[in-house]
Amino acid sequence: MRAIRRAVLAAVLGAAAYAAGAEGDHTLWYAQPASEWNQALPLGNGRLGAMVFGTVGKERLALNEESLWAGAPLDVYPDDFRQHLDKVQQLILDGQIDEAHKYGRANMTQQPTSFRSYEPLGDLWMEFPNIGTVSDYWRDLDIQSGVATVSYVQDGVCFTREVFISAVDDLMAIKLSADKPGKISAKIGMSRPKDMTVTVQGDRLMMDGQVVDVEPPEGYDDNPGGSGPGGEHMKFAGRLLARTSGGTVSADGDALVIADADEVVLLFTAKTDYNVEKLNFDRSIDPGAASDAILAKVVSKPWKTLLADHIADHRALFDRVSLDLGGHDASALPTDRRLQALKKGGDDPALLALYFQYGRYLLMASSRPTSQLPANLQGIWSRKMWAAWEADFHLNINLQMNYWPADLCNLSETVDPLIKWFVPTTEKGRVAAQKLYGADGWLIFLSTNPFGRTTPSGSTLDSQFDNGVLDPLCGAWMAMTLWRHYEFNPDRTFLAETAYPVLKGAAEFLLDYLVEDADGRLVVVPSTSPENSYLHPGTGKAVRITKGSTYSTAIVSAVFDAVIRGGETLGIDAGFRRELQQAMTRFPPVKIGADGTIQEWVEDYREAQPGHRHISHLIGLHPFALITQEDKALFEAAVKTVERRLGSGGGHTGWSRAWVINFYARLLDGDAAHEHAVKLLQKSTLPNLFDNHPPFQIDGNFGGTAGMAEMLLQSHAGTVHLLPALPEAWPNGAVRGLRARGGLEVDLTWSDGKVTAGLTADHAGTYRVRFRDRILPVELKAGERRVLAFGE
Ligand code: FUC
Repeated sequence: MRAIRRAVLAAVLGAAAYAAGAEGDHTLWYAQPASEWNQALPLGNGRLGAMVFGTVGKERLALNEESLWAGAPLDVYPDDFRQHLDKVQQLILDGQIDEAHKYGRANMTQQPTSFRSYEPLGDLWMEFPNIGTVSDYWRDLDIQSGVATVSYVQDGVCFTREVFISAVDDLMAIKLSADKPGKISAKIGMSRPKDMTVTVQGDRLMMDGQVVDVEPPEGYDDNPGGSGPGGEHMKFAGRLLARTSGGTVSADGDALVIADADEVVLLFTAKTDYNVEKLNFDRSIDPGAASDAILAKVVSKPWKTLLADHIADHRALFDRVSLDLGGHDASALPTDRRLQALKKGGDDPALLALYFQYGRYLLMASSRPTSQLPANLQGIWSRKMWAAWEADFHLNINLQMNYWPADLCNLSETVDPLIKWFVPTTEKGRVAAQKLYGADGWLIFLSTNPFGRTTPSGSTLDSQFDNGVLDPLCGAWMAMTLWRHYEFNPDRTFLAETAYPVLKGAAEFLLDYLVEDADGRLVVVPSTSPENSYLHPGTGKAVRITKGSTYSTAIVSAVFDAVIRGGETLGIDAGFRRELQQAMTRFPPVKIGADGTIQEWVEDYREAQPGHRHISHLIGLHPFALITQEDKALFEAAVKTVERRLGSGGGHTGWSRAWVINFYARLLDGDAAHEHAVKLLQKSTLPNLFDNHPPFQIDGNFGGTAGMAEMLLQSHAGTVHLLPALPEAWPNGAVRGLRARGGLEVDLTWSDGKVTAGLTADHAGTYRVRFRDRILPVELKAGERRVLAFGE
């Protein structure tokens, strides 16, 4: 079957294109249709998404559009927040923790606590006359070309469906074909549980809708979304055009009926009236007219050209990186069975390499320069009318993790939509900083959305306080993604116009928010360590509220350091830099507790949950670079910290396990990093290789990809460190196209302790290249490629 599949793929994609890309195992494939959403295969162009089920009789494509959200812009500003904050700060500094929590919870929260959810666009259905037995079934997703294919033989006819979502033409394209003429008959319809009408106009299906509000799920405190302007929410529309060769097209109610065609091409696109520049709907956008305009450009564009343009565009990004981890070729086995074999303890390094590339694929498919919004908790793929955690932008690990692989794995342009949304959101965050804290700069709390919510939120008043009010530093952490983007792509204009102003605003708020404690240290009060509690030594009760958590001090340190370095590079703000430098000398140092681990809190408290999924006291190790091997004591303590979390049941959610891979990579322990990469697939991966929080949450995919890259290349500690955490399980291998800070592209081939490195610099400069304990200064001209060999 594998051979047939390859032959058909070669025919579909063009033999040359397919053969040229034979570098590695790039296909997820299955011998049966998806029986549920977590088995379906994702396609996307950053904006439009589809999950392909591959069902024989009734195909379902579950559709998404990245901006289709219920709700409207809505922020809450509890009265006299600043005065209440003063009181809470004083109570905490006086050690009255219980009182501080009670007082803050009572006075610093306000309904509506939360906001509405990301919603699916709907389903596209294709019903086929299901006559006769089916044989030779397969379906697959070639992540190198971004094409999903379904094929089977029924009643002596071989049917093939190909689907892709093009970023070039901004649409989904489907081809239905058969190896005999006149065999394609299908009824094509669209459905959505609410708020949509479908009509037929000639050879087109038109979906039109406007989101009508719904009640929040059980357990939510209130009815939070409120209504949008005029009581109306997002408008949306979708347009499907059917092009047939032979046969007939007619209408049957709200469906299109195609009979006896030789071949059918369906082109679909959709739009909403969301405008990221306004962080709101924009009633000057007509989603139906916008969709029509997209289709008008391709009415007579041949399938072959649509496909060729899509593949060229897709591969221009995808092919920048290749990874070969050796091992036997298990690709003849369907992907779900490969995963099962791995779960039973089998060895399949190529499946890890496929998982790595799949993370890059998913990032390209959910975050492209043509998108308006960053990848949310589910990328862009969501099936529920009210998604888990609203499929929002979560800023205490999740959205950060989504972008860990972006620069490192040579997909820097995937950061563009994050910037498009984040910068205007920080502008709204200035209002929140002023109104709530009377502070300069900007802030964003934990949960936010396309409407740029910057005030505290949560599904209940309790979580609005504990996860929201206690942590106004989440946005500042997120801003460090812009700094890292600059470090990998040192572009002065981007620094001066985008990254630096955003980071400076974060630093201004943090400077205002710091408080002097009785020992003269500058601490964040109140602060917390996301979402863990400690056992209060006096009362024995589990509490979250404190001063100067290790996490909060790490964020302030990293942001101040970035602003100081950015300001130095730009030669501006010397006075402000001095202020930041002086403040930094008064931060509490990272401490090691009695059990040898990094203290999570400023005092050596015991954690209420020692195996908590968040490991926020190690953000100095990863993603920041505040703890490196240069400081042996902290490095050792960091090892013990991860061990303690894991020994107490940590790493149990997908993203938490993915973070552990990154920690071990930074701790230069390749075998442990590898063990947890395997565990990520064994314990937290669904049949379609989506990360399973549970439920599906995409951060684990992205964190897993970044972790594997960090095992092969690191550049956070002043060197370009080659193979810093290579496990014994990968004795031979090759990676091409990873990126290092400073604008360097790195290719590595290793075998039996030797490594050959190809380095290409974007900019002239001296790079300190490290392999094991050897550090070599390498001077490169802009565009120059140098090949170096290390090892005995
Ligand atoms: C944080 C995490 C949860 C989940 C949610 C989206 O609250 O603690 O595990 O990832 O975000």
